[in-house]
Amino acid sequence: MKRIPEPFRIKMVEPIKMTNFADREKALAEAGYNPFLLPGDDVYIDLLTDSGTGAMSDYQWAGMMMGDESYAGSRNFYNLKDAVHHFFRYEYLVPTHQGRGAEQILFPALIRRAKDVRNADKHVFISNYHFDTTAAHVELNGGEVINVVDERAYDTTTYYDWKGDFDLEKLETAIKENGAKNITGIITTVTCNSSGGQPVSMANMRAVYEIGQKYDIPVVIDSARYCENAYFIKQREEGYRDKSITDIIREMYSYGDMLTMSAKKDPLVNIGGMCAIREKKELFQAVQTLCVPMEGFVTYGGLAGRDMEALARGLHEGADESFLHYRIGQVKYLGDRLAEGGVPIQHPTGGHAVFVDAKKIVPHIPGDQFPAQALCNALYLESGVRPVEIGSFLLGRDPATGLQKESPLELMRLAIPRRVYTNDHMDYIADALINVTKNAKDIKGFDFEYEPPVLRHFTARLKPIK
Ligand code: PM9
Repeated sequence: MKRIPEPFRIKMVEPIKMTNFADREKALAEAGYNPFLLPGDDVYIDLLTDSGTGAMSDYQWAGMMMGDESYAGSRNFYNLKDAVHHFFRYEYLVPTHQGRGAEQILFPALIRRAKDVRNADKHVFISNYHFDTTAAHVELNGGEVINVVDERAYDTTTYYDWKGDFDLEKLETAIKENGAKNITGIITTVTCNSSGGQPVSMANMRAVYEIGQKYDIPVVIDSARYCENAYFIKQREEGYRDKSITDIIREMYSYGDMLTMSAKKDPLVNIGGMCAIREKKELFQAVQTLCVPMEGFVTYGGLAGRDMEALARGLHEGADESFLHYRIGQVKYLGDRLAEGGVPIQHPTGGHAVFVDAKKIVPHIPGDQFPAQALCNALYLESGVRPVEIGSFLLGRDPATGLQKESPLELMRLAIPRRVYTNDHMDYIADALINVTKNAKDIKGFDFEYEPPVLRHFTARLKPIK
């Protein structure tokens, strides 16, 4: 197990508070046994998400002072446009407040285009795996989602380099079964968050794009963790070891027509996102038209000028190879410590998080009693560490039948914020979780006290099953 030293030194600190068991028991009950509803101050180490939780550099903070807050045509917009063009080679940019801001203006524009140009009867998006907000935006616009990730992703015990890959056969079958004209878009999610922060190989991205071209279907790259994906390609895929991260990113984006991005992840900002389009000018104009009422004027899209400057700089820092080496190394270190302590995790460890296989730890809790949520709560009680559930609780119900959908995996995600916690924090997390798994047979499941109709995991309240 290798600890990779941080490629930065610390010049400002934020105190965090260790609470005791009784405090945590009270806080969790008040939060309806849903860690999303815990106040941050009741958390010691926060692994709820790596989204918007990273530490910006001194160079990014200096950029914040260079904000041009002109309503239209801020100079920071042009700096951002240059950085986007540098990495992705896409011509058209619309900044947005975060990833879902991009989804809410791109998907309706794509659907409208499919209606007008392709005479589509329905609107299907196919992805390796739609993130939950991505699926929600497709469904809110009357579309349907299909996930066709490689089956090997569902077997957490077996090592496979590319557990984010599309199953290409399933992709083509889904296109033929639904009719090519009804496939509004293919969404390549890099890395594939839902399968465990697992990368998509360059070969797979290329093949997916070729299939898109064959059936005249646009390919959207969901780009929250594209730098981590590029790093994995450099490490694992033949022919890329001597290529720079920038060149790998450029090739990845040559296999897409447009991108949506939550910039709160790899580009190291606390808020921000974007939609960028390679060359389809009419689509860009349709997206701009939606941007004005939904996000803000087309050169700021819900961001302050200073936020765009921090993002322009973050795009460069996030793609720095020595940073990525440390970043992926830190997550792997936690994964290795857990595996060595007998905790079942998704193998290999992903880019942004360690995904723990809760089904194997609490097999006595059925899916509809949310085993991974129960494990999250147990870890919080033990240690003040806040993880998140990725399983039945997140998946929700089938809109047609109202029945709980069956989740192939019940995972507890330990998402690691960027440049925030040290390797000593990783040791604390590993020791706590190893302890929890020793008494796992006593962990009980949960039922709803309040269940919201969509994206329920964010605000639901639960009660323990006696
Ligand atoms: N992902 C995550 O924690 C943040 C929201 S849930 C706590 O993993 C992908 C692949 C994502 C993602 C957010 C979004 C939406 C799109 N695609 O959160 O709107 O992982 O910036 O991005 C979260 P925004």
